[in-house]
Amino acid sequence: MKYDFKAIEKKWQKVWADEKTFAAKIDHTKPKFYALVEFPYPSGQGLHVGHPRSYTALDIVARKKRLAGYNVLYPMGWDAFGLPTENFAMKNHIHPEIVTKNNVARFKSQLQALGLSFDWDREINTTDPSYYKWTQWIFLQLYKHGLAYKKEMSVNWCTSCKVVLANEEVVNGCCERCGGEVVHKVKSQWMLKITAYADRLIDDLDGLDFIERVATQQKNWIGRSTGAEVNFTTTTGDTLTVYTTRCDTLFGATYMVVSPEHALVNQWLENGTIQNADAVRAYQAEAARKSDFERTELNKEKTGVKLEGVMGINPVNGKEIPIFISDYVLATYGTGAIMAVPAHDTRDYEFAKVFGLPIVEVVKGQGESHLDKEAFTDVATGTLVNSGFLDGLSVEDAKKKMIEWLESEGKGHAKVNFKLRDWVFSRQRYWGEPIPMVYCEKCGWQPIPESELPLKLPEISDFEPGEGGESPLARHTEWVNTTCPCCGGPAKRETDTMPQWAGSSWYFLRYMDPHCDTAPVSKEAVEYWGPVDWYNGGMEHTTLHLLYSRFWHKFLYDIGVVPTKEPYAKRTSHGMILGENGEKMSKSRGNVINPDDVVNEYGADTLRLYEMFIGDFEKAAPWSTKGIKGCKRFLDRLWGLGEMIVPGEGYRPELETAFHKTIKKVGEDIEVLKHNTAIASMMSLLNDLYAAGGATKDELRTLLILVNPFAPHITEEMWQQQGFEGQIAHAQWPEYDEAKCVESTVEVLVQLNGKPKARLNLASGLDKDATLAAVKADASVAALLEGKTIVKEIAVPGKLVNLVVK
Ligand code: ANZ
Ligand code: ZN
Repeated sequence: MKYDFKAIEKKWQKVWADEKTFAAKIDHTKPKFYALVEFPYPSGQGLHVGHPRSYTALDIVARKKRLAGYNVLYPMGWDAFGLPTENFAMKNHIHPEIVTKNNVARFKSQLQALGLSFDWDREINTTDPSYYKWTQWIFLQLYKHGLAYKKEMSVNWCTSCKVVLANEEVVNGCCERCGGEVVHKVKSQWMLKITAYADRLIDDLDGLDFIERVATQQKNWIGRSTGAEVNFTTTTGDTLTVYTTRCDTLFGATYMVVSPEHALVNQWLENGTIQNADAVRAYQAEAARKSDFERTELNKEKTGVKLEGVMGINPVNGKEIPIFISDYVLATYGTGAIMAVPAHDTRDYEFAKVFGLPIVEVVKGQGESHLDKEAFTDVATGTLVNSGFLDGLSVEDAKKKMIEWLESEGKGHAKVNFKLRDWVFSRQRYWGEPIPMVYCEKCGWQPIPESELPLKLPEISDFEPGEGGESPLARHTEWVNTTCPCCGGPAKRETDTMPQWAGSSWYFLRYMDPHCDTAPVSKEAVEYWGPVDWYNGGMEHTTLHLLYSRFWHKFLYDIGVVPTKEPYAKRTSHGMILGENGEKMSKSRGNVINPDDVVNEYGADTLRLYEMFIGDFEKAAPWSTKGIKGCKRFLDRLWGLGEMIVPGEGYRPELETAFHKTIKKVGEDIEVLKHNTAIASMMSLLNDLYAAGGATKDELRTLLILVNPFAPHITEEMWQQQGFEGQIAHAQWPEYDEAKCVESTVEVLVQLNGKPKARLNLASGLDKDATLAAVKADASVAALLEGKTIVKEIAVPGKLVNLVVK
């Protein structure tokens, strides 16, 4: 019988759907396991081959856990608000809701064709009012707890999308989605105070099983820095406070730098202190045009202007030092001002070289100094010099002593800073959750009553943002005009909507209880299913979605909605699938592989197997049509084995070790996402079975269960054909015996005068003498030795015997 994958896959997908084989229900008699993959944005392009890599990998884990007796939740849904849909809607004059519906339908049928064991009864969609009701509810709680606030601020503005971007969405000064130019613009924005959670977002990583690079990237992004604020005075009698991580080097500060936007600069410009005002204003204008990224680029030529008419005074020695403005000092970090220590900071060194400023050594290394060539930045080996009461101390001790001194003199104090900024939560677009706030002239910003949630998006047909960048909702006065919940007077609704990251910040909770209408998730459900046991997703989400959702979850923990501090116990990340040429898949390169085509030609089981076999899961891997064929061949041969049943029960003795070893290996490999090596070991077992003339029923049964998580359709079909009971999805993962995993025999190569002559299977564990004896006793070797004299014997037990003969 032919392996008709098309018919088989259709058949079993229908059975699983009809019988709700993978529906998850609370069951306190079993251990629970919640596997999660990042839900897709249902774009117009449909599924790409990257999606199945993540989804199949955890599908294998989910299926194996079910076979091993776990109660598994493996859900799927749609992260469907956002710009691409809105842009498509605008271009084609179709409402985003309809665009979303169509895209979701296509994605869903594509996913179902892959045989993923999702519980479709729990499907969620972030654009569904019954879902975003709770997104809005969470926003209101954040507001009520002082974590949402409105602020006039300079924001990243994409000139092409006409939308405000979060810092995270600006890549190399360009818009992350469209590549358009990003400029600064002052706007009044809703902000979320993620910075209030900065410490906890770092510290709580310790208890989690996140792969190293994810944890490190989150820590670096949050950027906790321990240092000091030091108050310098100026010749004008003002105080200029700097932030430094190296207060030990205060004696080496030979000039100061303030950001071009610093308030004191503008004050000095206004009151006439600055004598070279034109040059200063020109430099300010130039800096305003640059992105923070450009400004802090390490290798760029340092520029700046000295402020004529004012000097800073170093608090440790009373020395007057010049003050510059330069764009390498950012307004948004620390105090927006620094003390410059060119001898020990690379950027200050470069700046000092350009402007001919003094370089004073205050930390000395073990060898000779090379301050004529570069700054000395090693903090581990340095000793303080030229620094009065710090001389002779290590950097670490000098920092402590300096902070004590600053604090006792009232000239500074220890200070922790973070790179993390509050989250800009406003978007001036239509296709997002309305922000449930109204503005009253009398009462200011007021939250709408929770009973009015969901605050639905009005039906409109013009999605273009206004010329000033205001939301299209602003034109719909019938929706905007409302009454104040506080005084009952006239008020206006907020017309900004939430960013795309809102809905995905809590979706993992909704899956646990998708129809709950009294809370985002019921206590019962979250206490049973939470936290997510294993979450897989892209590295690109590490500092966005993954951080945002940890923040929201921590907040929900603080207000008693969820019982755990963290949403995800474990996080892994997959590498990208590249084109056959090793380049990123893209339309313009013409190297895009469509999963539908692969499913049509080879079947979903082959696609699944291939995407797992393609290489190490964490690494990028190029597509290979040859590799696909190899996986298809494996399934063809597995199918053929169904017609090669040999008599006998259990595992035949010569195959016993192979079975126990493979069961162990496949089980262990799945737990660490080494699906590629698991597949290799099953391929090798199949070869062994072919070599042994076929499989006993029991052998086939075990092999089918091992392959099932990887290739679920073919294994269900063969299971049924063999008359095994029930569905293989309800079978039990086979056990192995550790003692039987070791080979009972080893192959030993026999050489005469260094030339290979024979390969013998000897009992394993023999020592040198026993190995030699066994080799010489073998009839074929004895025949070779006839009439010859052995002059030397070399034996490597378990591997090789070389006999030197005459
Ligand atoms: C003096 C000094 C001497 C510094 C030295 C470093 C080495 P992190 O670790 O990133 O927090 N800095 C402070 N505020 C800045 C701003 N707004 N823009 C640009 N640079 C700023 O780095 C803190 C260090 O970066 C601070 O310590 C300051 O330079 C600089 F041998 O102060 B340091
Ligand atoms: Zn009012």
